[in-house]
Amino acid sequence: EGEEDQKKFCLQEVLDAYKMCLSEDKEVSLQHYVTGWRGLVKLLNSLGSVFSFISKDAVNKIQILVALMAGDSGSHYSTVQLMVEYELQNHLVDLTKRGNHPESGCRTLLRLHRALRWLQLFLESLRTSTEDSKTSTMCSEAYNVSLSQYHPWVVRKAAGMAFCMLPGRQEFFAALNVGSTEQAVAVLGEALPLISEVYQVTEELYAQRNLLDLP
Ligand code: 1PX
Repeated sequence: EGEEDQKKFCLQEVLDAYKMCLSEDKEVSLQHYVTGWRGLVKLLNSLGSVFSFISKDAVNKIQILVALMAGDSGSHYSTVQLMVEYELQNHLVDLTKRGNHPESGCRTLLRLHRALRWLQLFLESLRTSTEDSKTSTMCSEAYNVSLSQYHPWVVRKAAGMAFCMLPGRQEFFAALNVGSTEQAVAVLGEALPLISEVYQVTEELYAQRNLLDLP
């Protein structure tokens, strides 16, 4: 692990990544998208090893995207828009069933994109929560109306058990590492519209190209 990965998680750096993620003409920077996820994985890891089956999958997907960005065709992977055009034009995506391209950028990003919807719901719920709200409840409610529909029973079951191990609200806010609960709520309020917009732009692009059900 590099020095960067050792540093303590801070919500501010995730916010910064999502700030830089969208260009003026709504291009989604893959580099910053990945940076945002790296930060979130760091947070998840700091919450305990029971979450490692989740962070391992996220890291795996991050690594697939990083390899594409660093590869020979890296110039086509600077933005999500370019990636979609490039992979579709060159038939690099399995569109209806798994085939020769199980690790396309398009299908890999779609998994993270679906998880981003969960994140959006969970963070909104945290932001508006009160002292007696339970993080595990907020987390599973967000999951049940979003990401869970794409997961088989066994993954839903494991996720449900992991959620029960989440720290309480107070401790969770402390783990965000941006000061008091009030300050954390403020940073969440700043981060959420950015995350929502990145989600929305990606969702529309994928919908237009009929990519929302990639195997
Ligand atoms: C500021 C507070 C934020 C908390 C940070 C949490 C970061 C969470 C990172 C979660 C990334 C999850 C990516 C999951 C992608 C996925 O759906 N993968 C499945 C499908 O992929 P495939 O290649 O097979 O088509 C894959 O099967 C997933 C397996 C692992 C289990 C995923 C459970 C997801 C639960 C998501 C909620 C995370 C809860 C963290 C609690 C804070």
